[in-house]
Amino acid sequence: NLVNVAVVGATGAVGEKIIEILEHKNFPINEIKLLSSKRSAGKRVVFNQQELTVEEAKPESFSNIDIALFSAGGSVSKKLAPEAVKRGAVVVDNTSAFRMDEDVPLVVPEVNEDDLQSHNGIIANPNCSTIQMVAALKPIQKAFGLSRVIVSTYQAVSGAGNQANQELEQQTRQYLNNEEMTAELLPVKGDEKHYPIAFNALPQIDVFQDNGYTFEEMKMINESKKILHAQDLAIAATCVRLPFFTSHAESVYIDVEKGGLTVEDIWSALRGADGVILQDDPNTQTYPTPLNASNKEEVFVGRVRKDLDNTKGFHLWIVSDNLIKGAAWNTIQIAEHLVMNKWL
Ligand code: 11C
Repeated sequence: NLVNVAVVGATGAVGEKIIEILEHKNFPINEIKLLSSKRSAGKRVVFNQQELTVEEAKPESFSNIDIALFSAGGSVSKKLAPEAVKRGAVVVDNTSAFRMDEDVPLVVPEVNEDDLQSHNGIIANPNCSTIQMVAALKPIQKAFGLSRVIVSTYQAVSGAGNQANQELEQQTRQYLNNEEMTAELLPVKGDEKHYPIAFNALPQIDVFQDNGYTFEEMKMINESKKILHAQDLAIAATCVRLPFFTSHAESVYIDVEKGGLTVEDIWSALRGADGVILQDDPNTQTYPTPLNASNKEEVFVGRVRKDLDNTKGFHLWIVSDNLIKGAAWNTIQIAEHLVMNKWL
C-alpha cells in the first residue's frame, strides 16, 4: 500500500515539519515530490538519505500523485488544489482556503475522523489554535455536553512563518542593544501598521473583520463549531501574539451541560482521551508550558479549575506545538487515516 506524495510549500515552516515527520514516521511512501513557489524552487532537501530538488508547483506536477499535502498559502491552494484533484490526487490542505466549504471535511482525527469519509478530493486541516482546543474539548463535550466556550490565546510567532521568527530575533537583539526596533511584518504581513513583537503582546492575529473580531478569532469560532458538530455552541475568542517561538497556549473557559461536576470529573474525561496529556498538579507546580510542549505531538492540558460563581463553569489551560499537532502532524494523521481506511 505505498503511495506517491507531493508536499507543496516544502521550504516553509510547516512544509519543513511535514517532511521531517513523514521521514520519522516511516509513512508508506513510494515516491515523494517536493514542490514550492518559483522563488524557492531549486533548493535541495535531504529525505531518507536522498537529496531531492524542490520543483516549482504547477498543475502538471500532480500527475501520478495519490496524496498532496498543501501548506503554501491560501492563494496557491485555491489555484492548484483543484488541479491536483482533477489529476486524481487527494489534497490535505493546511490553509483556510476551503475550510468552511460545505463539501470539504475539516478534520482533527481524534475528534471527527469519520467526517473524512465524505470527502470529494479536498480535506482541510484546521487552524493551529483551533486544533489544540477542540482536541481537548471533545472528550469533555462527549462526556458532559458543552454549551459555551470563551478562549484567550497566547500564540507563538512561528504561526506567522519563518520570517516572523527572524523578526522576533532581530528585535530582541535591537532592544538589548538599546537600538530602535524595526517592525516590518507582525502583526500581519499585508496590513497597514506593524508593531514590535519583542517584549510585547499584540492583540491582533490576521486581519480585522467587519464585526471587530480578527480572522484568527473567527477561524477559531467557526471551525470549532464545524469540527465539534455544534452549530449552537456559544463561543468567543481573543487571539494574542506573544514573543516566543513555538507552541500556542490557551486559557479556555467552558460551560458544561451536566450539573454537579468536579475537577476530578473533567480530569477523568481528559485522561482517557486520544492525543491529550493531562499535566495538572498545583501541589507540584505541574502544568504545561510552550517550551515543554514544543517538538511533541500531543495536546497538553492543565490548570483545570471549577469556576467560583458558575456551577457549570470550568477553566482550562491548553498548550500544543503549533507546527506539529497544529499543522504538520495533524495533516499527516489525516493522510494516514485515508491510507489505512482506504478512503483515498
Ligand atoms: C497564526 N494560527 O498563529 C495562525 C497560523 O489559518 O492555518 C495558521 C493560519 C491558518 O498566525
